[in-house]
Amino acid sequence: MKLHTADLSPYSAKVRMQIYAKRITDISFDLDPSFRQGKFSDFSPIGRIPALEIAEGNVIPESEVIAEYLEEIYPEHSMLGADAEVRAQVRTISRIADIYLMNNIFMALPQLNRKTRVDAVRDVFAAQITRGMGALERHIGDGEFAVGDTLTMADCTLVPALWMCQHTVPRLDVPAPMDDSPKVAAYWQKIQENDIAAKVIAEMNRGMQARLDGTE
Ligand SMILES: N[C@@H](CCC(=O)N[C@@H](CS)C(=O)NCC(=O)O)C(=O)O
Repeated sequence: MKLHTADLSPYSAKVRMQIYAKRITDISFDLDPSFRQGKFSDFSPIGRIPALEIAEGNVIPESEVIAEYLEEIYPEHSMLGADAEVRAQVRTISRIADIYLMNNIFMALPQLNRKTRVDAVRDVFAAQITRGMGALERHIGDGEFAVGDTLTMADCTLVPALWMCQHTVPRLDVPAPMDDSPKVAAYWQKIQENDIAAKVIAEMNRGMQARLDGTE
């Protein structure tokens, strides 16, 4: 199988983090050339990465769908939690990160450009990001991991989302989203010391550098 992925893509980073944590070694990383040509929808109708190519012409889109598929076919080293209640907590945090943080950050990206920015549009998305962060503050655990005492899918979704909060949102000239969320800020400090989280953070930093250098 091939995961179509790019270093800087946070949704792809989420699945890469899951693959590293589950110690899956038979998925290769690739990026179909059509992605850079703006024609990825010929390859996968949604036209976004990550996309998991499970056979020629057979592609699974959407990070959350890929993550659940991988949990089903590689049940060892489960990243979903030990019982139904924990799994609900893991999925709740994963959804907060995907829907209420990342989706709004992506919608705000065109407002990074100060010359073309519409403040009212920027403010709508910034308010939604703040609201999502407030919800995360109340749901997140206060230990080393987002839920319980092991790495779960909640961490795999949160680490790239919080990286985006730190590196992208301040460029909108609004307060950093974690400023009023001490539990999330403490989690972010601790999780960066985790080897698997550190690996995807390094990949995202590399992707950002390549973007800035124009080599990507
Ligand atoms: N809901 C999707 C979002 C994926 C997504 O937006 N990927 C970005 C890169 S991180 C992308 O491929 N963007 C290309 C485009 O919008 O054309 C998921 O969870 O996989």
